[in-house]
Amino acid sequence: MQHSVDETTRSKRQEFYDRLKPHDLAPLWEVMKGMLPPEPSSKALPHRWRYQDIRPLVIESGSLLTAEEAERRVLVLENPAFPGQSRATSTLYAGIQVIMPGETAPAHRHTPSALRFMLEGEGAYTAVGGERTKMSFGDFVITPAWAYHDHGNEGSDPAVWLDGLDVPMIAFFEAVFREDYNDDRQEIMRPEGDSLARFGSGLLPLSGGSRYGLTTPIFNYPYERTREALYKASRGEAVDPHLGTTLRYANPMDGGWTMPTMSAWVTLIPRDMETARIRSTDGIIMCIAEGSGTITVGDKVLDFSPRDVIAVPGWKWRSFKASEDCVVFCFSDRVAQEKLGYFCEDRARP
Ligand code: 1HN
Repeated sequence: MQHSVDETTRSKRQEFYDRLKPHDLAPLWEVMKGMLPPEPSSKALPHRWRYQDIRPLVIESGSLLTAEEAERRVLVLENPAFPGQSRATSTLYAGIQVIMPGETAPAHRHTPSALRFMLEGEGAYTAVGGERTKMSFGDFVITPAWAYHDHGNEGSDPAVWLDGLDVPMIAFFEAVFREDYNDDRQEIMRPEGDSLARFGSGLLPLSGGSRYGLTTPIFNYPYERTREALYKASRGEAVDPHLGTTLRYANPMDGGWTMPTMSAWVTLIPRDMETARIRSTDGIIMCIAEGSGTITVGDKVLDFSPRDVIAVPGWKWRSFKASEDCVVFCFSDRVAQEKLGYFCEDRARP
């Protein structure tokens, strides 16, 4: 309801507000509407980073300093709405990391969780929980909160991947801690593939939970399996008009999302499909694994090619137009919103 007030009333109220200030008090009624908008309006902007632009620069950074020196040699994907804040969306960090042949990135751990989506190069590995995993194109790799991790590249080409972290979210809670390991590389205690065999074969150990608390014990979801599952699933059922064929990465311990703060999934949109508009409260970062086309986010139309990264702010309508079969890796803060009890999505009539 609109109330109009005369000048005398206004100045009387202002005088009262001024007397509140020294007591560190403020009137809610002056700010309440701004605090509770009728619907979310993300401050983040829809944005696309072209891999074609990033690649030469991230490779060039490889000649400026070593991975060791940098600790992590990464070009941060800054949402243009948040310069200098290391945020790709309001709650998530993203960056493109490069490890040159023979280099290592030293072991450390932190309270933020991390995920990787592998973009190029063979022969790079990451180690988590005393186990190494080789990272190949399209692999979805997880670093649980507070788990030591180090990376290396034993191949002959630069290894490049997309990093996603929940740093802005953990920083909002003012709970970011970090610690270095007492050596550059962590001790390897398990053979490669142990986690995937033990937890990712449709089998589970008879007793015990995840090795990483709320995070999935599988720390590499290989692209080969993901891609095959997507294509097979796309033939078995009608394609969803809003989502194409979408499968989410699951924690085998409980069937839930793979991490407690970041949801991850993959979408296959067949050639020539135009998806119906959908919007959801999570802010999403997408990385094109295969294919090209356009995505409309709010009133922005962004064309994309393989390895491009796209930021989709919360509650903006989005839809795809695929010129070829497109495989899109996505991650968002959805799981955190679900746990807080308010996540929602809205589908426009196809
Ligand atoms: C981090 O630990 C990695 O381990 C990458 O590869 C990017 C960005 C912010 C904070 C920690 C990594 C990061 C990061």
